[in-house]
Amino acid sequence: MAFNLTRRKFLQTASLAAAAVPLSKVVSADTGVTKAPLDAKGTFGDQTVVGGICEMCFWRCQLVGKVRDGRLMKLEGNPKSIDNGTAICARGNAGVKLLYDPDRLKYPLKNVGKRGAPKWKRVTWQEALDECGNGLNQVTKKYGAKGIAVFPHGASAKYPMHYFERTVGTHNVSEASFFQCRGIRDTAYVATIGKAPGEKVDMANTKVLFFLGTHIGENIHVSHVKQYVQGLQNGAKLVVADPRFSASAAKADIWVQIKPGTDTAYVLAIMNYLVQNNKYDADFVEDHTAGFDEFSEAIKEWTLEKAAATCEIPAAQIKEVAELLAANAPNVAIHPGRHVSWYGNDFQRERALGCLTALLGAFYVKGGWVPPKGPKVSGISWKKHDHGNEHNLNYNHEEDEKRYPFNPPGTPTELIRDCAISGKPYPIKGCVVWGQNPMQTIPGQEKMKKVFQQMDFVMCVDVMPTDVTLWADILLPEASYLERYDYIKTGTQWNLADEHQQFIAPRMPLVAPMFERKDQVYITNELAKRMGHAAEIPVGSLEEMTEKSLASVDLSIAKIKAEDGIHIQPGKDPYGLPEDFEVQLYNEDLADAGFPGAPTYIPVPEVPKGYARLLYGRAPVHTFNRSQNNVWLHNAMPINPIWINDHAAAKMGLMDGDTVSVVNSEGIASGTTTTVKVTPGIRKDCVYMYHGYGSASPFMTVGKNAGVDDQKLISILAIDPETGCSGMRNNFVKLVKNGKVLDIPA
Ligand SMILES: Nc1nc2c(c(=O)[nH]1)N[C@H]1C(S)=C(S)[C@@H](COP(=O)(O)OP(=O)(O)OC[C@H]3O[C@@H](n4cnc5c(=O)[nH]c(N)nc54)[C@H](O)[C@@H]3O)O[C@H]1N2
Ligand SMILES: Nc1nc2c(c(=O)[nH]1)N[C@H]1C(S)=C(S)[C@@H](COP(=O)(O)OP(=O)(O)OC[C@H]3O[C@@H](n4cnc5c(=O)[nH]c(N)nc54)[C@H](O)[C@@H]3O)O[C@H]1N2
Ligand code: SF4
Ligand SMILES: [Mo]
Repeated sequence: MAFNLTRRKFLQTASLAAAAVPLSKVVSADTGVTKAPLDAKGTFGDQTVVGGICEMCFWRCQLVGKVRDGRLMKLEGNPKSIDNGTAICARGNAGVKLLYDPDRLKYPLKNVGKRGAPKWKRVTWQEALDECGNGLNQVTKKYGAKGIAVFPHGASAKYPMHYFERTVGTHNVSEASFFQCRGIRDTAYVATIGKAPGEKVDMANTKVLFFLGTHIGENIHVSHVKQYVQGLQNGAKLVVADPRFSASAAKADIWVQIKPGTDTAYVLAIMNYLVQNNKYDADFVEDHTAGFDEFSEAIKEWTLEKAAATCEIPAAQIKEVAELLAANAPNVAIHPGRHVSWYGNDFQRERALGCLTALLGAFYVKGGWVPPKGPKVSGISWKKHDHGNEHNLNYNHEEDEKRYPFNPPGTPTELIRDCAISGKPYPIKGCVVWGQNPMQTIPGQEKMKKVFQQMDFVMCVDVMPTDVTLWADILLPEASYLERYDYIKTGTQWNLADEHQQFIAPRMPLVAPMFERKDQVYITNELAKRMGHAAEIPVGSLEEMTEKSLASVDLSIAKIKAEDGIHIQPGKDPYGLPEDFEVQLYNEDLADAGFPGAPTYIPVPEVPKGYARLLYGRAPVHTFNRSQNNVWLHNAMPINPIWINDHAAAKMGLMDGDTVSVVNSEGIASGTTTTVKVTPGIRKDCVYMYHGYGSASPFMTVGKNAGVDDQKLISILAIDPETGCSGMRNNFVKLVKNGKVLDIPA
């Protein structure tokens, strides 16, 4: 457990296998169907199939499959990979169990019961597609294309998403990976440095790692973890702000146990200290920033003492962090974070991180923020269809665009949901869910149910019977990432500095799809034929799409196969500041739109008496809810214990391991139970749980009711005013033991 592991021990273990889980463990946890003796030679496949690209999460590590008689026995990192290498994480390993999960969707299904409580009837593809085409056509006929809402996520949702956006012509598309994840970060950095930052910090070569919340070790993306571990092994100092003793906090040189929601104040005080004491990079500011005077004036109230009082941390600690950064600048890695939809004040925090990087001159330098130069492969997609005024294509949300002028691509989820529920300014009556689980991804579950209930037609494409699938009229089974061509992963070598190399790795099937599962090109094209768009279909199959994309860089599937699944070519030096690079310390467009021009701290609601703030994050061996039915991963972490401060627990009479349920300040109860984890590693004003647990779907026989669903308890939304993204951490809960509701002492 991270909590007990010393830094030295961690580094030793980590360097053995980065994030890989020993196979013996994985297999001994198996209660499923793979029953091969481990020691038998050749057990894991007489054949090594190249071209796997993992999608147990969205980092997309490169894989090979060990295959015997057409059956996938085991997944490994592709030894040719210059990204994840031979390492894959526990989830990547367990992909085999998704592939052969007996609960997986096998056939097209029609709901002959109620939405939310379906009775499934198996139908043919022909019938299912006709119903989808019909259902969607009725909606566009009555309400126009904008009457369709699309909730996509993942590689397989790109082609259909572009079909609905460009060709059908609805802008009501909301990706969870933007509006509930990193959209704020990307738009805040666009307003600061003109581009989205990714997580492109050169951690392997840095002197200081600076994290807000980012909990690497629980948040696991293999090459990212490798960079982080390399940085620590090279002696980088680690500074982690987190109200909780996270896996990263456990490795930190400085753990800032910050009051939730106050990070912007902390960063403002660091920046003010650098400015007031002339410890910032004056040349960088002179040559590459705009608005320094307005900026420094705006932040000057943020003394160490003021921030210390706001964030409930020692002033001396903020100073220590500022000094450490200044002493090591510009080789410091200010991590932009990834899941940043926290409190509804997040755009400001992300702007502050960009500005701090600028004051330290840490853009495009070794150990700083460095966008590696990867190869460009052209995608194939749908053409924009000219609808004239037929569908009010461009963009009937003009008023809404004004409301959230800095929103990421797509339409903020709440605009779609409010519009659907109220029918104003227009009805939304058709819904396409593709690789997203909005029941457990978007806060406000009751609201989501209302959205689905008022639809004329709902279709869902998925691989598992997760909670959202209960709301579909037609449910279509997709081939998984191990059974299909699609996404082409590109990038550079994980540690940037050693060599300059780039890679191109298309996803290729490791085994053939079973039952009646189909892929996104088949399904989308069949819909297009039924919706009057046959002439606009850009490509006939996924394989053809892959082939055509590869042709844009003079490659082909045959060539890639001959190169063991990954094409590697010389890269470009990633360092070196472009001359025209400019950082908007003070952004006039923001100010003109009525928002703060300089990063500003906006306080969040205080915790009501008797409650604690509900915080959540990543379970190292699960990906959101999508892995909850995976037997290997379930056995590794079957529930999500709720972390509570040891002093608070003592006053409440709670013991480690007690069984509790949870209720929020609006009276919404978790419904399921979990255990308590009593620990000094969390502040008294908050509790913490891993996200994604507590599936309600009766068809998820492994994940059903396992642990508590954090999303069910997140009923209060804090909409980020610049972007319309969903802040989720202003929800307050109490614990319930033996039917008794327990106040949480202050
Ligand atoms: N409370 C709370 N909410 C959160 C978060 C949180 O931490 N807490 N995290 C946020 C973040 S960072 C993100 S990125 C989002 C993620 O949000 P989602 O992407 O909605 O998360 P998943 O639970 O992975 O749901 C994805 C769905 O895709 C299905 N699926 C898996 N593989 C395939 C495939 O190959 N094809 C198809 N068609 N479907 C597939 C899964 O079975 C599942 O139903 O959630 C956000 N919401
Ligand atoms: N194993 C695994 N790894 C994953 C994923 C997964 O599902 N499983 N999902 C991937 C995805 S899509 C994403 S977006 C990333 C998300 O991973 P991150 O971007 O690292 O997510 P955060 O929300 O920053 O991290 C949660 C941490 O924030 C802390 N926290 C809560 N409130 C505050 C606060 O006010 N201030 C500060 N400083 N900290 C706070 C929590 O205690 C917790 O430790 O993980 C990725 N990696
Ligand atoms: S980090 Fe793990 S789950 Fe994500 S792509 Fe890599 S191996 Fe797969
Ligand atoms: Mo995310």
